[in-house]
Amino acid sequence: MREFELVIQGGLVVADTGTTRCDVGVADGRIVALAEKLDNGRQIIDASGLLVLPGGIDSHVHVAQPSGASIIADDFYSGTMSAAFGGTTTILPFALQQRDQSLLEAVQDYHQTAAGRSFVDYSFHPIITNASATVINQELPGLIRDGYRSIKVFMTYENLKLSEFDVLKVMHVAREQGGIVMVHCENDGAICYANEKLEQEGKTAPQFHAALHPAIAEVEAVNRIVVFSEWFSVSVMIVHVSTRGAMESIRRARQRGLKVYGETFPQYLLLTAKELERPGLEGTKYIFSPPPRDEASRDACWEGLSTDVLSVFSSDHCPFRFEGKGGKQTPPVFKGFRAVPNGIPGVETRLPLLFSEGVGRGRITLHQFVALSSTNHAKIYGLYPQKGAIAVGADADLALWDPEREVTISQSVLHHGCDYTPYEGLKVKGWPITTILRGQVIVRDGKLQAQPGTGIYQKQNALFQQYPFAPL
Ligand code: DUC
Ligand code: ZN
Ligand code: ZN
Repeated sequence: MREFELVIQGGLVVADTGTTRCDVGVADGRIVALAEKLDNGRQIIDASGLLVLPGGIDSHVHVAQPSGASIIADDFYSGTMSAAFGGTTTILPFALQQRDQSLLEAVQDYHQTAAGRSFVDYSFHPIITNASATVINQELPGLIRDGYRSIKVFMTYENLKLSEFDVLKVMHVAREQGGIVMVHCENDGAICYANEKLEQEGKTAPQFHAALHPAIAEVEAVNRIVVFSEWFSVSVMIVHVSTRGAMESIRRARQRGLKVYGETFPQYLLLTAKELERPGLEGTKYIFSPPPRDEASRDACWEGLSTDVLSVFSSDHCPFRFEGKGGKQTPPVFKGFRAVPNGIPGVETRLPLLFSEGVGRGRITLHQFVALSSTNHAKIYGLYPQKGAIAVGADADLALWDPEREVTISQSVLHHGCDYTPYEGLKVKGWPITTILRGQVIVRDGKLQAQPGTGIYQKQNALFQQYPFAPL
């Protein structure tokens, strides 16, 4: 009889397409058997009463990213530990090119920073901030072919944005080499206009951060990128969708067969701009971009997830501390919302929030949960079926969920390097209690079981879906 390194017995195995009650046999880090009854494991985990899900994949994470005077609170060590406790087994952080840096150098720097420090597997999305001739003609084509298939560009922000001309150049290379372009879609002119007006009127308290990023700026930019995507026949990911207009634009594009994907986050499903009005400087804890919006936008994001218009649910984990030098409170004097570091933590709370508020409240099915939290990320970013699947041959990346476990989210139960959570006091039902990476238990019953370096780099393979038709 075959001996397995690990057997998970008696759980309900859930994929994006179906549910089976079966045991899972693991050898050499992979799933090698799925059967009604498996014994003979060197390690046996009793999963009765638990759900066995593919490990979460969080494809929008910022760790160890230089951020001017502020310091991002997580490096690969703490950020991936937090991910593991939240049932996530792979993250895709960004590798940000400094304007005076080559893109290759940026990617190599992030590799060095991550190596030997990570508890979960990782892959990178390079961010291009300087589309020099060398980047466009040499570095980018090589990087895409080497497994960095998802490239992010910004349409706004002084030190990050690319011109439309440069965005088009990146899109062209991505199409030629088989990449996908992730776009921060906001109309730069609209934001500059709002900024000048708010400053002239002295409106710099945290609550005005919402007005700095008008919904129309997002909608206009998404429409433009959809048009560009069709023109160049290139796959695009519209990151951080927060408005109905953006969601509907993606719906129309997808109905027409365009390879336009959308992403949203917990913050757009659970928070509104009201949070920015909290007393004192508490509102700074909710400064992130695009900002939390109104209830109608919140409903639109849920609708996007439940109708499969939005394909991925990520965290945008971008943790800045509230207290201390470079923190959100910017002591000793508050200099206006523009000086507040932009981003919130969320890699650990992402999945429990979607499980409880989505599956628990009947807004999405359990299969959609698996697709949105894991499988679709793997398919879109070239990691499927090694990741995101419970199938023979796939990596044994699994999260065992107790669907009945009730937890009150609080800073004290989390493992990130940040000093607060935007969801303090929120009660959720359903929690990942065991996380397994390539067959190795990395978290069990609230205890870390792995060493840093357990997580390794994963190259992105040819993308799952490209345009089936010839480019215009
Ligand atoms: N965009 C992101 O994708 N993350 C953090 C802030 C931002 O503007
Ligand atoms: Zn962005
Ligand atoms: Zn982000």
